[in-house]
Amino acid sequence: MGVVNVTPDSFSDGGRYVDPEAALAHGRALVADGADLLDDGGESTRPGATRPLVREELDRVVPVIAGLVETGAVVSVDTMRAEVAAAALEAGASVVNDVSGGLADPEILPVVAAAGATYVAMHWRGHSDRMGELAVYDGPGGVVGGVRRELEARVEAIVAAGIGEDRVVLDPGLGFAKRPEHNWELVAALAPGGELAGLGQRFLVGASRKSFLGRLLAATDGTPRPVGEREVAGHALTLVLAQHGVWGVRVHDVRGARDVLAVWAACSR
Ligand code: PMM
Repeated sequence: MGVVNVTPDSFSDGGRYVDPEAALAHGRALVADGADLLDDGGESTRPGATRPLVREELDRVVPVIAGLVETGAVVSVDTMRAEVAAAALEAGASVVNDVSGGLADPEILPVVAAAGATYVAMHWRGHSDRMGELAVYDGPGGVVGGVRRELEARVEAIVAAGIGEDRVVLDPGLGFAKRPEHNWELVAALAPGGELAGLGQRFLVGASRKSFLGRLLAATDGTPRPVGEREVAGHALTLVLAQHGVWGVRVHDVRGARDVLAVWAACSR
């Protein structure tokens, strides 16, 4: 899944593709690089971000989705809002990527059900302005147990709203109400036989350029590796996730991710 953020403030590529023509050109380039799916989002979920108006989000994403679909791309809309999901599906999107898993706006679930679309439900505990304080996992099994139970509860609600289980893709939500070490535990739990893999659902994982990679690669004085210098670490994680058998990875550098998968496929033959 290649990322086409149409936001002025996403942490890794904010502002670069706000102009619809620039976003379309970027999407086309990602498909040429080998993206199977393009994720178009108009709301930044960077820690501390404030929310756009519904109208602003619609104006950002709908023209870009329509344009990308016209070029033959398979498109997902990255939104937490029912109204935006409905307009995106109308414009030709076939996947709704909801980082709140239906918690921010429960009306999104019947919209997806009625369209027969695929639904990505990410693990989420609250909006970006509160994410830090929500990164506490004191229950049984720590972060993995907590995320597993909370994802199971979402699947129940999603299926109850009429979305077939075979249309659901889960996402552990790396970096969303997670401390750096939580992310590594969640990746490990996606390995075959691991607790998250045991849920039996398809998984999408977004790790590309995130701050826990910056922390891992911090300089000796503790300064995190800047966002533009985390790509190799993200690709290494793509290889691990591929070996774990996840359904998809959400990445900014599709070409690099494809290279990794080509090497992995050649070694697996
Ligand atoms: N991360 C971001 C945005 N959308 N969607 C899913 N399903 N999973 C993620 O991990 C995810 C997401 C934030 O990253 P960005 O600002 O680079 O888009």
